[in-house]
Amino acid sequence: ALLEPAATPVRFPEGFVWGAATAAYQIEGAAHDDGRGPSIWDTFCRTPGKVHAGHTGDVACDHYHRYPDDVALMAELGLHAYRFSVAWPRIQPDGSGPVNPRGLDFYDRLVDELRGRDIDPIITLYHWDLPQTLEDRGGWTNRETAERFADYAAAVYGRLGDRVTTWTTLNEPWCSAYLGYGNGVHAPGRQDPAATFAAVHHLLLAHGLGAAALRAAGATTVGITLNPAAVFPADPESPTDAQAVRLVDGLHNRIFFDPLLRGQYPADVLEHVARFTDLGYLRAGDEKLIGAPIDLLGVNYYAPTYVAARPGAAGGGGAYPGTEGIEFLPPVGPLTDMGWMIEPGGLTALLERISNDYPGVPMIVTENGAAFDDKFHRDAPGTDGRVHDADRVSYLDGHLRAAHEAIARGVDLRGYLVWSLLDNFEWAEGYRKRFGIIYVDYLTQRRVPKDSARWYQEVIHRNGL
Ligand code: GBH
Repeated sequence: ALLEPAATPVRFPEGFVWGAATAAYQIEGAAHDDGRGPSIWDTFCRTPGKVHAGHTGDVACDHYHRYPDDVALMAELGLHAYRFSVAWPRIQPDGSGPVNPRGLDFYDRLVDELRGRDIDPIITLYHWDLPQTLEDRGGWTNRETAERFADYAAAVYGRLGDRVTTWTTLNEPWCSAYLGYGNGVHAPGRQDPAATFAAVHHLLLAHGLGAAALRAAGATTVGITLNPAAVFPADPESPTDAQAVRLVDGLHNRIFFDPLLRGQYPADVLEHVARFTDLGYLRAGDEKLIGAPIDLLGVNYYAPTYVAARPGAAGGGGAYPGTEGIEFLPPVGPLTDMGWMIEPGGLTALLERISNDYPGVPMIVTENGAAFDDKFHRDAPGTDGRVHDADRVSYLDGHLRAAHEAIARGVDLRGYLVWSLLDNFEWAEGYRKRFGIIYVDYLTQRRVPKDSARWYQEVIHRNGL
């Protein structure tokens, strides 16, 4: 077998779901086809200095036109499930009002293609491409955006609900709020702590209203995907480092987990947030809506975070308002080409922690993977025409072992989806970072399954390593 790592074999539980994930703006292209309206990422990509080399998602992997070939590749790899997102601006070009049937037609075709190959579609309703018109009215700082999201969710369910069982509302609301409205690294590129926390709340409210709309329409499996942080102290013995962990964990994890799974924001976090806003956006009844039970929790994991209490340290900037005096340690040890630490143990710890503190919700790893850039052309076909991405294989192998370890410790983990099926538009990094297990030649749109894809095919076939 290919690239067999010298380690003990592991088997996953029967019925474990193996798959891959993508997101609309990162792969579809066809930015102006069939009535699609502009999203905040179309705008952001055209804002000088925001996205590497001015790259845009205009063409991306042209998946909008090539989806039958891409689904055929998924089938060849033996994927059980495919997680993709629906582009809101295809469904409602202005973010509200009548639906655009041609936009829905695309996902209709995609779902049929998947089901025809026995691949279970897992839908993400919002993976960051907010219709620009809604941003012009305040975006996620405006409560109305959450209400419009529920209309949109119902419209998509109305067309696909007879063939799609698994529905998730949002992908990584932490990123939308803290990177979009906090440090401005993502669209819409705002930098405002008050807006950040208003966005957190309205994203959670969108989840709550959206989930309620999906259920009212008949959905039975409804969830959300978060990117919880595995936060560790620089010094496990230090009480002040422990306090730093508590604050960062509060701002990254508990601010989402507690309202979603305990029906209430944590008091210490609200107190922190109140330094930046009068919390006027938080209305009676909101927490109850947000805390309605979910059936599935998606966990995206890439890298751990280490923090230390250091007087005078700058803190996490817009990404973590009010964390002055906390140092976010620079990554050390083996890194991916995103500069992210490779630490599979972080995944085990994270899954165990969620399972202990918020028991009773089945989980699925909705994203995990590694990127390498094009600088040394080492994540691209060599003279033999193949992509020998041994680093990615070893990253995935390590993280699957970590996921398996979590299951062994009692975590209810139902599946694993690799990020990503295809090399794609990596947000602010443009196309220079490649996360795919399938290589994409952006000049010709040729796909080349990397060694990691062949390896993953065997993993799926064996249900283990
Ligand atoms: C996800 O975001 C997205 O859902 C997906 O669209 C994207 O392509 C993919 O991941 C890859 O980026 O600096 O070491 O502390 C991931 C977002 C990942 C945010 C890791 C913060 C910090 C790592 N994040 N991260 S580190």
